[in-house]
Amino acid sequence: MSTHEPRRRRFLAHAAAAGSSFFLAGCDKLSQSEWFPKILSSTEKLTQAAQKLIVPRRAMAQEFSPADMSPEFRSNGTDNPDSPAYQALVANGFKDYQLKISGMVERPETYTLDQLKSLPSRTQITRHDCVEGWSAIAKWQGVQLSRLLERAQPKAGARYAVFFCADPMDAAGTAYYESIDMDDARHPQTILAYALNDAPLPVKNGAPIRLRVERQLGYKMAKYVMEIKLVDNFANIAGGKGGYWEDQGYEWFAGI
Ligand SMILES: Nc1nc2c(c(=O)[nH]1)N[C@H]1C(S)=C(S)[C@@H](COP(=O)(O)O)O[C@H]1N2
Ligand SMILES: [Mo]
Repeated sequence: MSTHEPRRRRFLAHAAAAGSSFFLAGCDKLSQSEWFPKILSSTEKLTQAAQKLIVPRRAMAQEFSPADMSPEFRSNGTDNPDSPAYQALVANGFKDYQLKISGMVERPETYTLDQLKSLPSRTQITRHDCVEGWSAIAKWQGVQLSRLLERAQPKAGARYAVFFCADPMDAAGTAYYESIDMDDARHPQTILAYALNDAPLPVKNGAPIRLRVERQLGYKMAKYVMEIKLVDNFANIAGGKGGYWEDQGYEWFAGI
């Protein structure tokens, strides 16, 4: 299956390899709404159903060695949520942080950061691909989401995990959120990361907790995760498309 590198990833890899100044410098000048749909329409997309036939959903994303790591992992999107509640968390080193697991589970639960860190962890060196035209390889450590789901016991009808973030609302009144299906939620490389490159996750990269869902594009990897809610549809959540960018036209399924 390795010859079937998904077209979009190949496209992004070429773009990154070319070091195109258009991609790297031009993207800031273009509004997201102009830029993003162009990327999606100029890449021949396979539908999610077709991709499922080609790449089994259990497939692992490529992992790299320490020698492959990028010198630094940049920040994109929100880099320090400007809300009194989040700033209060930062001020005392996230001691009051609580991750809430809610929705269609038998056992709703909350975890402090220390509790999350005390659970067995997974460490992985992976490549992050942002549709704005940059990629970076970094080391992530965190607790597998599957482990929290085992404890929470999803109800039979649960289909998606929705991640609500600490980002303040934008001008249109929506805050960052994302969602993945239960296959991705239970995938071994899907972790709630609290460390980046052997250091505590910096605020600019989503402290104290950010999602890594390694077979998907960057915008799926919710930073500043405050609540994970299991649902069977998105009808009553923000724009109803399953994510902040999805509500504005991005693809919900952004992976392999
Ligand atoms: N809460 C939140 N999560 C987010 C974003 C954001 O703005 N807010 N940006 C997304 C995008 S487009 C990318 S590429 C990655 C960037 O992660 P980084 O800041 O660690 O580089 O986070 C994603 N998750
Ligand atoms: Mo991104």
